Amino acid sequence: MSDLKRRTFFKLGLAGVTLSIFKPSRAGELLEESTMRVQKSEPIVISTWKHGLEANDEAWKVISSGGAALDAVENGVKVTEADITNRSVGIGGRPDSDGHVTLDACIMDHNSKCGAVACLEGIDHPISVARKVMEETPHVMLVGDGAREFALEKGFNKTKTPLKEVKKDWKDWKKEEKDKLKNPVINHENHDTIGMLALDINGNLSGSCTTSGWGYKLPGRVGDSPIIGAGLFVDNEIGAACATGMGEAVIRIAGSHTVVELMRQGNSPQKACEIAVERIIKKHDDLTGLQVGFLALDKFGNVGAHSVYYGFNYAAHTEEGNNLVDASFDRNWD
Ligand code: SD4
Repeated sequence: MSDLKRRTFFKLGLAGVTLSIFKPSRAGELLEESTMRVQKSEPIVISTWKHGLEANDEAWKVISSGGAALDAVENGVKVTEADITNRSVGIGGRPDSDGHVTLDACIMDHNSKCGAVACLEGIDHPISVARKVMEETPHVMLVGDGAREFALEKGFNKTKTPLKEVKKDWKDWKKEEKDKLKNPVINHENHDTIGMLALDINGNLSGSCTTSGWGYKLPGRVGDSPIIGAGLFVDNEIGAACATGMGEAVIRIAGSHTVVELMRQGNSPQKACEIAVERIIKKHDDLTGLQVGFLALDKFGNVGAHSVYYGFNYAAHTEEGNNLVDASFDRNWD
């Protein structure tokens, strides 16, 4: 089938409606076409939450001028990491229960190369450190002091965290002695982690994911975001997926990898996200506060998104513009 024939419609809609550049995928077709040489693709960048709009703009500069999806997803999420008013990504993030801001990030390209950092403290761009791990070491993941030493060696900036205002919030939190770990306020009103997926004009996919994680988490806690297969997964033959929300639940089902494998089996990105959410629901007796959202992009530019609870949205940038789209969901909060 010609590339042109595949580009049958373009649609950007509200909850439950997928954003499509190509007609929905079928497994056989996907596998068959993945072996064909891709000519030119319609580029697309998608990312989690409203902060994705700004991040997409930066990523779009890269892919709209013919650049690589990998550069797009790194540059894009760096915008969010650099926003010190963001309390869930980058150095403006909330600390753990001891007052340390520890950052998690990962990146993956179209050759299945990947890099990650976890529990990284006082370094301004964890996503770029993750990329250095991918490109300049034989490893996939560096954590804690090792990750920090590596970043400093590579010339990354040191930053003092938490920021003054974040420290004040943390002190108030400690005073209140609320056990927020038992009743997590996560992902409902405070938008969090940014996961970004991009398809470039050469038909290559890449993804990135970066977060300060669960606010006031136990020291040493790492969520799904820096874990390849959980917070992010890319398979250039099929598609890419990322996750936001309660990382523990995402890890339990190897969330992003599961979404990509469901697409490999012939499910559309939308259906794949829905099945993964259903699986999370099935595996947890208590869904109180357990928000998880998946975002997926297939090799042909089809998009899907679905979450456990109402409220998840994502930003999608195509040649038609940059739009915030409400994801479909399984249930309301009440
Ligand atoms: C985590 N998934 O650390 C991340 C954070 C997040 O809603 O997305 N929170 O578990």
